[in-house]
Amino acid sequence: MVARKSAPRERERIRNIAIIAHVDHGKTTLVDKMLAQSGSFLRGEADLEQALDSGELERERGITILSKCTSLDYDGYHINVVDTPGHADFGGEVERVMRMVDSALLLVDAFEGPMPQTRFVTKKALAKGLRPILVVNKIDRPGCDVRAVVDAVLDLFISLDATDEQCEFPVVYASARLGYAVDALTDEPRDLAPLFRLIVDFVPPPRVDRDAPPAMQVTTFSHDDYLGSLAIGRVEAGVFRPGDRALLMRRDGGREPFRINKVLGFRGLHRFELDEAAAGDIVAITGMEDLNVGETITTPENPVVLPMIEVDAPTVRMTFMTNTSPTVGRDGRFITSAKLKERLDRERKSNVSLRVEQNGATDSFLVSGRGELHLSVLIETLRREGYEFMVSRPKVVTQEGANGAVLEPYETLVLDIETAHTGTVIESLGQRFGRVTDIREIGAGRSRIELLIPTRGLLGYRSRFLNETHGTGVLSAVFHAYGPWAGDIKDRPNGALIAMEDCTTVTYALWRLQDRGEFFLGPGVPIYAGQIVGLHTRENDVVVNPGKAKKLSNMRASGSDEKNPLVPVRDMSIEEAIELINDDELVEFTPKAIRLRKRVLDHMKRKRSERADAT
Ligand SMILES: Nc1nc2c(ncn2[C@@H]2O[C@H](COP(=O)(O)OP(=O)(O)OP(=O)(O)O)[C@@H](O)[C@H]2O)c(=O)[nH]1
Ligand SMILES: [Mg+2]
Repeated sequence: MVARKSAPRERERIRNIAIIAHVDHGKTTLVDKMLAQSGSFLRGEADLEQALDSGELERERGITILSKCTSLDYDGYHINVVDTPGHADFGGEVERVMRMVDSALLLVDAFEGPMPQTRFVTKKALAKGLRPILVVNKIDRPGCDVRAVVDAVLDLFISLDATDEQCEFPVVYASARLGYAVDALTDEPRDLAPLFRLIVDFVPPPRVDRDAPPAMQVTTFSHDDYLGSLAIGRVEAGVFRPGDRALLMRRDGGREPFRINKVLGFRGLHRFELDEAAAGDIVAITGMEDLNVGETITTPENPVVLPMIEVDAPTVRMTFMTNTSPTVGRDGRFITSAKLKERLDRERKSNVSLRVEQNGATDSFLVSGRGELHLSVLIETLRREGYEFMVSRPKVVTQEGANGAVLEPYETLVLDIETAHTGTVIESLGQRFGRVTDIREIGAGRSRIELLIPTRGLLGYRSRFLNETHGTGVLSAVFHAYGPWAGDIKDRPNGALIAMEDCTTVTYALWRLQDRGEFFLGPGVPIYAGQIVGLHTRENDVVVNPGKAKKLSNMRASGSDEKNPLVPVRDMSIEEAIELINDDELVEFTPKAIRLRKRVLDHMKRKRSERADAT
């Protein structure tokens, strides 16, 4: 934390904005440049790219996962900026911060135009009554039609029933990467001053009452090793000071008194202590350890409860359970179901669009999220913290319609692919009940295809899509609506290659078996009976023995063994693993390994249960 006193922040001189957009349209890059040009970085920090993407997973994946608050000063104004993620799975992060801000910078890539998540975030901003500012970003990219992008955004606003006022949005043209914005395309690009001016002139100061009883909603919270839990939100009314007696209003009506320890402001990548936080400002408050998003911090004299934060319901769920594989406890620190439950409960408090339910009386938990990425980020986070657990194949969350009909979630899917791959891709999506709604050439031998598809049809499709487009395709999907159950979608066409016994894989055995299918692991890997070591070329499961060494007495028959090298295996990602498994299979996650296995490891027991299922 940086010790730094700030100038008093009067309501009229505060501006609160969120930055919203489709994934990769340049939000975090723009925040970087805004911080740099307003002198909000400390020495050396300006060289970081996407500096606000500070999470380990955020940096590795190059995406924003959590919304983050920062601020900068410009021309005597204090501008609080909330950076949000653009990936549809983290849409809850956008929804929850909308209440803190008085406008949003809607970024649209000048080359791609509005994309599915542009629609989602615009809808949320308009519904909140905000008047967004359009930032057409990446105008440095060659071949973009900026005017067409502005028209498309206007069409989008109209289709979302925007008011006339909202449709008259101001526009700036920017290159976040090069750090400039211009009011007109003919203007000389200099810096981001035109954007700062627009924020100061166009965004209204927060409409709040400084003299009312203090209230702040916990919009998000984070943990600091020295300070403990930090409740982050916008002060809706009144003033909070360090040392004040405060009251936390729980969602269930409970009240917990506490004393405010510190009041912190955000600046650049840091937090610093404030003497007070007045209505309108976005701050962090410490002093209360056990927090949940949506709770209100208020005063015991005159307590206020702010309305709940509404976010869309999750669409995909998986079962998380304790690791029952023979390898249990080898890598992980936390392996019991009590530990897993405690951790998932903790996650639920801050991860607003995640649901966790105990699965009956068992040691397993139904975890529902907004998509595979939402859940796989959770899995990766837990692994890195030292947890071991297993998960089942993802399923969609269904709803009941009129007359008891089963409804399932559908998504709008937009694909940018090489035109040559169109046939293959449309065919496989057709088998998954995808219906093409628009298709057009976008130049450079590429096409953009829009489809409506059941979420179920997309589960397990992403890795296949990369194969079908030779890694050149871009796929983005966002929840559309619930609709009728589309019908059966074919399972994985391949059976599993199952390890016969506990052993260590050897080159010779893998080499001998390699025409049976594709293996997931190379030689020298310890495996257990019932573990899935590869995919069979045919439909049925087979038990194989990749640990069987060559008998020393065997003569080499043809001398071809060593000439015919082992097919190299690729490391499987979390997403690939959970997309691959069937209902009777599980993925085992430990801090060091990802293993696929049959639910029933014992071969005899498994045969018997399969026979029982078939009858
Ligand atoms: N050419 C060009 N590239 C840009 C511009 N702004 C951002 N980019 C690039 O676009 C990519 C994505 O940038 P980010 O800032 O991470 O995008 P984001 O919107 O924050 O992405 P998410 O948070 O994951 O939704 C990076 O490779 C940036 O360098 C720009 O103005 N011009
Ligand atoms: Mg980002």
